[in-house]
Amino acid sequence: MTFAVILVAIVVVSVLFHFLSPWQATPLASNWGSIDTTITITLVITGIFFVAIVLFMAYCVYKYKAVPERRSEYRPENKKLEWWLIGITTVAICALLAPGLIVYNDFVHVPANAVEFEAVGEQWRWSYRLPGKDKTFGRTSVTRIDENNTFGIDPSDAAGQDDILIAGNQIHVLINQSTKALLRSKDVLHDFYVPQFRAKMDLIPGQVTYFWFTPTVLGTFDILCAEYCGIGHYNMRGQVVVDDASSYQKWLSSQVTFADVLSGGTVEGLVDQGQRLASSRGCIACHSIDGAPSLGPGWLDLYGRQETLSDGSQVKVDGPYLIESVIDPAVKIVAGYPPVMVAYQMSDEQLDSLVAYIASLSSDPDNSTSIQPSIEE
Ligand SMILES: [Cu+2]
Repeated sequence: MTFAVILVAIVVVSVLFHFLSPWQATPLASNWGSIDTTITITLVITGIFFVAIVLFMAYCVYKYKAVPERRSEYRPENKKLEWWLIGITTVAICALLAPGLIVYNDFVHVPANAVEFEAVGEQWRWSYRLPGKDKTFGRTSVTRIDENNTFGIDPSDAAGQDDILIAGNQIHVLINQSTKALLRSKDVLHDFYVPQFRAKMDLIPGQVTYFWFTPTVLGTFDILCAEYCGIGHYNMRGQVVVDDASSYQKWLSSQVTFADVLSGGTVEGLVDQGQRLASSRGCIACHSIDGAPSLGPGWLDLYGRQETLSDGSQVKVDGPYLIESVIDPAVKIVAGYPPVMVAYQMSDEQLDSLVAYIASLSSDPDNSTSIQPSIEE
C-alpha cells in the first residue's frame, strides 16, 4: 500500500512541478513558434504515457499485493491486448517523430530573401563575418588562418575583399529579416544556441552547417555554446543584438572589411593593438577584464600587483613576468588557479602590445607609467 501511495505521489508532484516550476521557457523572440509547439506535443505525449504507466503500476501493486495462499494467475497470451499495445505505441511514436521532422525541414530550408552572416567558433569565443556589398562570402581555407587573417579568407578571391569582419563577441541582425547563420568551427565541436530564438545548431570542424531564423523582438540576446568544448566552455558566450534599420546601418558602417585589414587598416596604438589581440586570441575567455572571477587571474589591477605562486613564493606582476606567462604558462602558476593554460606563440611586438593593454587596466598610475619595453632588440 505504501509503495502504491508513493507512486501516485510521484505522478502528482511531477505534474504540479511542470506547471508551477519557476523554470519556464523564455519568451519567444523569433519565427520558431513551431519548435515550441513540437516541444509541447512531445511533453503531452510523454506526459500522458508517464502518468498512465506509473498509475497502472500503483494499481497493480495495490490490487495484486502478496496474500498468503493466493496463487498467481497464468495468462500466457492475449492477442487482442498485444494488437492494441502495438497500435497505440506506433501512433504515439509517429506523433513524437513527425512534428520534429516537419519543423527541422523548415529549419534548414532557407527563404530566398534571407541575408547571411557567418559565426566562427573556437575555444572559447565567437567571431563573425558578413558577406559585404557583393552579398557573397570570400573563399576560406584553414591553411590560411593566422593572427592577421583569423577567418582564413583567400586574399586572391575578389568576393572576399569586401567581407566585413566583426571583432568581439557581438553580432547585430535586423528585426523581421530572415537571416541565415552559417557556422564554422576552428577546433572542436561547438553549438550555436540562442534560447529565445529556439534555434541551435552544431559547429563541426571541416564543415559549414547552417540554419535560418527571423528575429521578431528588438533587444540583446545571449549566444551560448551548447556543446561541451573544453574547460572554458561555460564562458563561451556571445550576444546577438536585434536592431531596427537605422541602428543596424549605424553599427554596420563602423565595421572593417577584409581589404581594410589587409592594407593595415587604421593605425592603432599599442594598447588598442593589445586589446584586439586579447579578443582575437581568446585571452579574455579565461581572464576577465572587469574584476569578475574567471578561470585565470583577472586583468583588472593585475599589473604591478604582488602575486603568491602555487609554490608559496611571491612575484611582482611586470612585463617580463607577463610575457613568460604567455609563452610558458606552466612555469609560474598563481596560487589558487588550475594549471590549464596552453602556451601561446606571439611576436615580440604582439607581446609588448598585450603587456601594454594589461597595464592599462591597472588603476595605480605608478604601475601604468612604469611600463618598460620588455623585449630588448
Ligand atoms: Cu564551444
